Amino acid sequence: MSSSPPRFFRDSSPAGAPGRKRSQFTYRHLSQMASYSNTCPLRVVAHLDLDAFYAQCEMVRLGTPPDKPLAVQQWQGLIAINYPARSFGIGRHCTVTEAKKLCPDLISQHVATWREGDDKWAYRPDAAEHVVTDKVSLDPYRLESRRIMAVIKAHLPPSLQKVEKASIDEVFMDLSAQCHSILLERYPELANPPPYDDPTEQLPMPSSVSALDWQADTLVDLDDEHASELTDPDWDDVAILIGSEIVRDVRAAVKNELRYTCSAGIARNKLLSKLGSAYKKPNQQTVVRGRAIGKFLSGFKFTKIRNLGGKLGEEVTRAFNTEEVGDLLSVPVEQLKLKLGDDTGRWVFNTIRGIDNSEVNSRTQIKSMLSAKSFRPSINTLEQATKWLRIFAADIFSRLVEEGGVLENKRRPRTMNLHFRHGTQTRSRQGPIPSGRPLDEEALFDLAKAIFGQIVSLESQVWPCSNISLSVGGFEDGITGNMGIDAFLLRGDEAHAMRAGRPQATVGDATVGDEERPAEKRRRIDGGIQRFFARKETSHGVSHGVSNGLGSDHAAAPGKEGDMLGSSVVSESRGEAYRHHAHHEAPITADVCSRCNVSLESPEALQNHQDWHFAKDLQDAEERVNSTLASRETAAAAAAAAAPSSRTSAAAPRKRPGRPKKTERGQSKLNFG
Ligand code: TTP
Ligand code: CA
Ligand code: CA
Repeated sequence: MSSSPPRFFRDSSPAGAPGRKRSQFTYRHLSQMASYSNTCPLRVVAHLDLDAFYAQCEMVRLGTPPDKPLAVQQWQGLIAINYPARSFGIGRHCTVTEAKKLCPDLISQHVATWREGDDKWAYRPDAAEHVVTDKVSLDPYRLESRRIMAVIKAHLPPSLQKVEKASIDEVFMDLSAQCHSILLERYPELANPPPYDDPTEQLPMPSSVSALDWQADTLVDLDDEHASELTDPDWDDVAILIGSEIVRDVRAAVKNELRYTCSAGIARNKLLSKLGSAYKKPNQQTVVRGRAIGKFLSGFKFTKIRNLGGKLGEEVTRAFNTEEVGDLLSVPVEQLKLKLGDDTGRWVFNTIRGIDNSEVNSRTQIKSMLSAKSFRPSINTLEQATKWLRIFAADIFSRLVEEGGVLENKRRPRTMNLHFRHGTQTRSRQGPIPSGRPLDEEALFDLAKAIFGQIVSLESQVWPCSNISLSVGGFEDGITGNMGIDAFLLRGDEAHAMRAGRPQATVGDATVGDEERPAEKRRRIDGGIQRFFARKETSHGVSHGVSNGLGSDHAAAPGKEGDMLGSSVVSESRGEAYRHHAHHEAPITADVCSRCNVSLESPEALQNHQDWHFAKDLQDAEERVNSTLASRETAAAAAAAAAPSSRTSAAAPRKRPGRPKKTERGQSKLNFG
């Protein structure tokens, strides 16, 4: 038996010496657990997602009893709804007025806002009426997110933890090494050397476990061909059970220490654990065993699988005339490659089989930061725009300081990206952030102005403008010349400019960039994932920049207002939830999203919802690029050499120098100058 990844459906015939049933797994597989090999078939990965996250933050802050319906309001819309409120049929599609009709006792808490003239965010009773002058602050939720992260980490052994913060309310944990160590403790026979010292020898079957105690976990049913057999549990079952115990303890700690509930999925990789955590909510955990993968996935439309929604999902649906995982399973990989390109075809082939070798990456937390505002009414002057650019620059800078270690010169963003919307068109320009000067608020503001100035001078029509968003990305460590994955994600012209050390904002659009892009890079990007982007952008009839890593921490949210802020990753079930609600509750209007069919109650809400798709697409594409890179590396047996990045995790939250004493916990300040 080789150490190659397991096949999708596990071979159920007993292996090993006749008469003595041996495990499916080898000594090598077992030792791979300890080194977090991402092709190890005994790998254990968990995904944790906070239930109704912003709503829980407000409940904890306000001391709201757990059974009271509460929603988080942003202007007239709702962006998070706790489960008691959901039982009244309240969802993100509701306005506050509609929600109050459904549940008169609903506590509707407006998000904190920045307000011009005041230098800190605050919870303001009159925020909802200040959509023109206020800007949403998500700092309180970021702070809670960090506290939760700290508790999770504190409950995992320091030397055996690998935790990735995937968004404001989600983490992945690779529990393999910890499970390995517990396995050896509980089953000392596993510590014996393999027969003949041959690591490809199969392990003995687990001796003392004929029935595993899954406690209250939701256990996904076994695939049909396994369900009919009385198969004894094998080591993958035991390992995942141990993982499930660990997750139960971590969830209990988060609940006991901070009063937050979350849901979790435990499986052999990120793809499946993420689907698992959304499977049963709230406050539950779902285990997807190796032998249950087929059945589990066949219950999903592939468009519900992470990264397979959106444009790529549409493309696959069109190409193969189906949305069903089951139908797509019969399509040979060559055909997928032919229709979708090599990388994407292979990626889709693996994904629908539950194969995902992407790493749980504890190195980086933040890939980009975005600050944005939708204008109602639209703005019409450079002066107005400049005022907002100052606020965005201050907002981003304060987050860079808090989260990014920028003051210690640990990490700094390399690119700035500015999107603006005029009518139905969104345009973007970006430029490198000059490395020659200290990065401060003023520097960000100056560059934002320069980029915006270019837009104004180059475009014939800018006003009225209904949305501006400013983001920084392409984070690098104090070390220069580090061309990691981020560099891969840079558009050709940016990367070019960066490598050439071009000092100032050579802002260009995607068309120019494409032409400048070196042939090799163009092939890699166009042939793969990124083209789905490009297509999306051009479908707006617009020249857009492509992601420089936008969205990982701050993708847009389809709130009713368009502060394109918010946590990033959105569970795959989201589209479903929307459709569901849209079906029986949303008012009938012409404002239907062509992507997911949800109806929204106004053109503004639709626009905001599309903002969210846009940012999520950026994020998804980045994740796909990472996954593709991971599989490519694995395939080339280069995993060991796979770029151990010199990046460090974002710095722990630290106090800003000179901050006045009287601020709320987690309070940061803007200098509106
Ligand atoms: P989600 O994890 O998608 O949703 P949730 O935590 O509110 O609910 P669930 O129990 O289903 O996981 O998003 C996390 C937070 O991100 C959410 O509390 C608010 C914010 N968000 C928005 O602001 N707008 C959105 O459209 C979505 C999906 C999320
Ligand atoms: Ca959540
Ligand atoms: Ca989430």
